[in-house]
Amino acid sequence: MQLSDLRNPVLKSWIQEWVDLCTPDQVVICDGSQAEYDHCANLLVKGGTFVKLDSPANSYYCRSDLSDVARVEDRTFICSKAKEDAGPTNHWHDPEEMRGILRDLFRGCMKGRTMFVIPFSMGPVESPIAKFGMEITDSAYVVVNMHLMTRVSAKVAAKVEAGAEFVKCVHSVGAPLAENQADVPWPCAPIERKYITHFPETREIISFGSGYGGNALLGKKCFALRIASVQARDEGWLAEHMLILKLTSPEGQVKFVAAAFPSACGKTNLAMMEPSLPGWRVETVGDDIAWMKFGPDGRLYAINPEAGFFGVAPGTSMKSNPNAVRTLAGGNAVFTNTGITLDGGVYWEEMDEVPESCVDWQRRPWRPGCGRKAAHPNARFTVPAAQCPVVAAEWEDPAGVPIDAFLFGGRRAGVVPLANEALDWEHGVFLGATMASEMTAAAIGGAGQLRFDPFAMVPFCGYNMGDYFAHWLRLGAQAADPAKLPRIFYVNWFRKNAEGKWLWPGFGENCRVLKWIFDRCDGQGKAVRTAIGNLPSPDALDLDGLKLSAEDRETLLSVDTKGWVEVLPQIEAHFAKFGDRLPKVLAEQLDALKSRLQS
Ligand code: SAT
Ligand code: MN
Repeated sequence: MQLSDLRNPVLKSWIQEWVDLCTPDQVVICDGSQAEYDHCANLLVKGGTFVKLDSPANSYYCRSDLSDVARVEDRTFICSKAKEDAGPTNHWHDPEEMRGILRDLFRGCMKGRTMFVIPFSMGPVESPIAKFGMEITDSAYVVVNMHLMTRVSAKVAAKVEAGAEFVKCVHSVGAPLAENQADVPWPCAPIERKYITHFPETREIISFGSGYGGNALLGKKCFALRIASVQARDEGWLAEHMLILKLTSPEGQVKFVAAAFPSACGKTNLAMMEPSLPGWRVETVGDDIAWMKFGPDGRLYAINPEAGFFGVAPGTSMKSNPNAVRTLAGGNAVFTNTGITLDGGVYWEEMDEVPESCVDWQRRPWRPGCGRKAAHPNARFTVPAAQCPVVAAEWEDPAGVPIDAFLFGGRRAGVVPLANEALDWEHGVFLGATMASEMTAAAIGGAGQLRFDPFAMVPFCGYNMGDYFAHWLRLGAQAADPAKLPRIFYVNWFRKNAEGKWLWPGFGENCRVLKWIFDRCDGQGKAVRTAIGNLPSPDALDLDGLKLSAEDRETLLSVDTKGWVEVLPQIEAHFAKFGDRLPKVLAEQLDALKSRLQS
């Protein structure tokens, strides 16, 4: 389809404006076809961006520029009219001023390039929970990855043509080509010219200068979380940084669990887990984002708005995530910033088979024991979710799946026990609001530092986080039947002992905790009420066959009162950041926790 074929004046004039500003050599309206995917992948191979792999089948290898390897939170802006509406956790910029900056950056920025216009749906096209977007981009890498991660389709273009609402997404790598100038494999702009901007009031995203993941695949964090969280606030639903899994007991009973952990804390692993307990089954609905609305029956229904996985490659192995390995073995994947082997395969740290040598993500020869990593710690794979051998039958159900439990968590070496159930919805929101984790490689910044990351949404909430807490509280308070609200739990797989060794084996053994949660949702499963919440009673957790010393078990399942008391001032300081936007209920929850710890 050509630009001239479009009939919808709103759509047409929006695209034309960007064509006039960016002056691309040509404009292509995408249709989501396999031919289009192959064409773009071939362009990338010809241009030296992609290398076709020998294995897995139909897969490509790719290296980014050394400076363009992760989301850039410092260059990510929420451009609401009022600064207070972006809140203390976001970088705010005045929208009109930002539009001026962007106009200058985008002027002529697509010279020598093709502008692609990608019609996509977040969620199954027919789902009442799904939403549409249009992404303008000058990157064929983005087209290929959007094909994998979203539903790119002429059907969406037709619906938008017919007047369906859509989120306007504009992206450029910010590297125009002069006449006869040769392109580089990974065009991008230097860090100070990168801008990932969001205009929540007009539901627009404009991204300049980066080709990487969440900076460039605008359906993901920019739309499905930052803009969607604003839509969710205004429309009474939830857009969350959560995996969705289906948990089936040996008796065939099913529960759906949605879990929020910060980036690179094992969401993909949990979503595809192979349970160690006989008869239990985990199947995947989503691994990163959940959109949830109340159904007519009063239950909360979730869809995975994405169509693929953009997973962290290093650490993915038969031990950590056999189903991800099997998903990738199915082919049709893109690997970015892993190592590449001499026989046309990929390699990353902790992979099951270590090659004798490979070429690392920086094009340097690599050998085991050479002292360097073959893959960047944030190297990623992109692969269709449908290929996952444990994808749940319901994963594309337009109605979504009814959520029984929410899990919150993060990486905490101390203090936080293995599992804890919120006393009620308000306490659960308090647990979400006080989530903290040690920083990871997914974002540029320091690794290892502890930071508060409420609901794992700090980098992704498109408005004032104090108002976001209030939104969660409001949804609970307004629920037609509070008994039908998901129960809320807090888990910590990452507890260490004094010698710095993990206390909990994690991975497939996490199903022991899921089993307890399953039982709790059924009104069974024993718990002890403590100052911080309901903890599994000593005999409630199925630890059969697990080698766990009595001392370690005690550490995992008890309340470290002294540790919690020490954390209180940090929670206080964290809450103080939100000023008068902090809901009173949360301040009261903190006071109540204090007094419970002292009694
Ligand atoms: O780059 S993404 O934002 O898509 C991945 C992540 O940081 O979680
Ligand atoms: Mn994520």
